[in-house]
Amino acid sequence: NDLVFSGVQPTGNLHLGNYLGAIVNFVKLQSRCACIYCVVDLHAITVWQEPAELRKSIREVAAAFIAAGIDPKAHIVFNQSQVPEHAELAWVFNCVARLGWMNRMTQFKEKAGKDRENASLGLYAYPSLMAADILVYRATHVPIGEDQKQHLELTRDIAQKFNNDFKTDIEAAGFADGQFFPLAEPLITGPATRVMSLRDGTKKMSKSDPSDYSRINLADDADTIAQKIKKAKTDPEPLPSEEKGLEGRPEADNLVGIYAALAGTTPAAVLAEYGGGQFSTFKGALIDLAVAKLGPIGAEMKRLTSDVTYIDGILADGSARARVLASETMRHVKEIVGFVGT
Ligand code: AQP
Repeated sequence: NDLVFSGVQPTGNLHLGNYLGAIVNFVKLQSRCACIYCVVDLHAITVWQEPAELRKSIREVAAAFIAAGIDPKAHIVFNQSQVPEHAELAWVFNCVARLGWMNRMTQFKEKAGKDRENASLGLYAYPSLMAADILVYRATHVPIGEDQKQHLELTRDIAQKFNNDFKTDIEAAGFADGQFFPLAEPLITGPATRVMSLRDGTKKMSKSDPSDYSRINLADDADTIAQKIKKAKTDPEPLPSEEKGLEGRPEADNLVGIYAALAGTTPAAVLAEYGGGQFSTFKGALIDLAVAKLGPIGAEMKRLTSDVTYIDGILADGSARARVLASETMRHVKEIVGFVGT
């Protein structure tokens, strides 16, 4: 049976990249799979978070899930820290994964930057916790943006090594095919799997970019969205009429991609309409489109986050339901690994 798991970090400024690269797909998958969507607060603290801000961001991500159309009754929406089995399984995976595997992770290198000695141990072990998030539910499919592909490959490596290392005990525990953990498949299929910064078309749109003008936040109001698109970096040439004309023009490529994703069409169709014209005309149309699509989500997020009791209730209910599933997996893992207890 297909089971979908994915997570979003509550690190503030949920943006268009998170929406188009991940959340839109979360919403779509609901009609054909059981889905578990997690606010990954344990991941968030791998870099410093002000506690008051973290609380706000956790509720904001939960609100964004619901505002975007995720049904927390039919599926599960919860926050990671409330299901201790994530951290518990991550420890087992820390002992399965190899240092050499972790050393290859490009996200750690990017986030740790030059001052690597000062990065948290948690940031380094992040992919091991991500593997635990997915595998504690024995999930089969993981919708993610392009940037998480390498971590998902590591999740598969960890699952495979666990299955191999403990083959005999997995079979003894009643899993005759020896495949205790599934090799979860990435779903990198969205309308825009890699949305780039509005200030630099070669850098991905990111929550942690110090410039707020680099991204469109889901919570931005119409005026802010308009300002950011007006100020978005472009080049002096008019838009090309065909897609190959976007080569070597990362900013133009990105804006056309965003338009196509929001309109549910292709870059070729966008260029057929706006090609040959000035950026200002295209940007005007993009502003109208972005405001029409994102405005209602932002407004609903605002309404939901003002009702803390409601959001906290959703998270508590989701955590309780997630915990039932996660504790069942951990019961087997403890037996398979050789821990003694009831
Ligand atoms: N620019 C992007 N384009 C497409 N997808 C993206 N995602 C993130 N940025 C883009 C996808 O959103 C999901 C949630 O991401 P996350 O918050 O868990 O982690 P992240 O990838 O580290 O997000 P950010 O915004 O870049 O945060 P910081 O700046 O803190 O690192 C994931 O599926 C991700 O692929």
